[in-house]
Amino acid sequence: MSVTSLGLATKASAGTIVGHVQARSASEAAGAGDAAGSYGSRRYKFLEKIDYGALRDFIVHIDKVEAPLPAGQPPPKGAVTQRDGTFVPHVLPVVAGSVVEWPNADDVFHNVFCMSETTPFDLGLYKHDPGKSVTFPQAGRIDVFCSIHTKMTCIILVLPNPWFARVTDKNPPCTATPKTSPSVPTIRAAKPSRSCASSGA
Ligand SMILES: [Cu+2]
Repeated sequence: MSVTSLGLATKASAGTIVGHVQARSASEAAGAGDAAGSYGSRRYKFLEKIDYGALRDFIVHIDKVEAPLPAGQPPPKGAVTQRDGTFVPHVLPVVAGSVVEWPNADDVFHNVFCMSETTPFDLGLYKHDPGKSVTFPQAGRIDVFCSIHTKMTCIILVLPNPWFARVTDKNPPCTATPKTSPSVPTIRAAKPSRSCASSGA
């Protein structure tokens, strides 16, 4: 997926942002319509065509606003579990400076590695190990893989501030509450065709 749009209704001085999440292809976002290409050709019959309207599980966040973690406090922690040959969750949003743990709940070996410029790491092969962890000091997208199972991938979305929320079918948009303080905005998001009542921060 190349484009996720967030239609916002907000006031400059308000502490609440209300929006709708809609996924679109790059061609649609560029105003070229649904020019997805020659998927009808036999040449591409085994190639997956993305149904953007069926996409779920979005992360909503505020970009380009830095809010460093307060000094002297332990960093926030997150976790991605290796279970049934997949990374769970597939996308984990964390604020820069967070520590992510990588427990392996499977009875087979996995390997967790990343070749990003900001935070390269390789945890090696292990199973039934709850203790591996990585700190992510810089904002950016981190693509993570298993060296054994090529379909095992996940993304650590390292964000510059803690104002983000996950929007999923299991977590209805109206209750997707980001981390907030009285002085920062609240983010609320919804998929198209769903209504969402809003409230102040
Ligand atoms: Cu694996």
